Amino acid sequence: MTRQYLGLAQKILDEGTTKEDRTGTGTKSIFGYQMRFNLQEGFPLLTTKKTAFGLIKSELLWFLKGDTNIRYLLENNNHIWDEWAFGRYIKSEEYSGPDMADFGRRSLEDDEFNLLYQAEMAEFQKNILEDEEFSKKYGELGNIYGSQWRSWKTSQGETIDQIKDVIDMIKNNPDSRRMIVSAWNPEDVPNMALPPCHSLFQFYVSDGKLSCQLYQRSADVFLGVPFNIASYALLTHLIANETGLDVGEFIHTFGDAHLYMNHMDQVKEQLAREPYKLPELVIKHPEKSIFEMEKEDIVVKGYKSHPRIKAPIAV
Ligand code: UFP
Repeated sequence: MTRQYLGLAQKILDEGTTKEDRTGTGTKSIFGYQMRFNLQEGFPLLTTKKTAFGLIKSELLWFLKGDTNIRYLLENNNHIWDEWAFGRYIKSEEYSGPDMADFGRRSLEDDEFNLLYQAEMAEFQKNILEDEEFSKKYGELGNIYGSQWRSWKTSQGETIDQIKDVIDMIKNNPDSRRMIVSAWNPEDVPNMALPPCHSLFQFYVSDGKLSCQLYQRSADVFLGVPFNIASYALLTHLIANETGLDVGEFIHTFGDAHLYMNHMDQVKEQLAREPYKLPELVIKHPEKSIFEMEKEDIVVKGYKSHPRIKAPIAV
């Protein structure tokens, strides 16, 4: 698994074209790529750098709850969506602090600004956790994954629970070629904090095994992709458990797969590392429904990895 991931990083280094991007950081990128992970061979959690499974788990459970407010994440000490909610808050009328425009890049380039930013962000997080009204207003990320997965709005004013529907299809009509969940809702895209990167996924059942293929439109290969792989591998395990199937493959298909220019040294450091054996995923209470799973019910066993490598996130 790790070798496939490193192969993608190497290919972008070797063949990627240099492109400007929305965040102003610049990338090397390729378009169209696919990796296949046999989930019977172990759980695909990257071993060439320490990858925080706890964050992956709480984010996925948050999606599955249909939640789109970062409060739950903060309660679980998960800060991966903070910048997106903060970005919306500073654009609101209520925000009266120092100018935070372009905070992602400026906090990296300007130490003085970074101190201001850290203070504003700490205040923001505190308010989300402690102030119910504030969190309702500013913890909300719009109709992102959780909302599209569990309550896609129809033109008739109803909602569709795509996760429930796909589970029903897997159970009752496993040969169907229509077992799809889409997070890409063109009507809602302009109002989302971040338009879905993992945009659409499809399930496939054969020989009692459940496979899942994801189409990811945009992929930060150093920071985002290790998370995305483990998240969808975990989703496949949870849906397989729910439907009484074994796990098959996770197939990861990419649109724009890129390495940010300020991740190059970190990528090269990782490429020089030797992968370890993959860990194993254990669902401690397999009798529980997917919608009742809690983070304590899911553990990875035997995860041995190289140390963490820090890199700035492009917002
Ligand atoms: N990104 C990922 N995986 C994710 C996620 C974001 O790689 O799960 F939410 C990265 C991809 C890209 C940026 O670098 O975040 C999103 O920017 P854009 O919308 O301009 O593609």
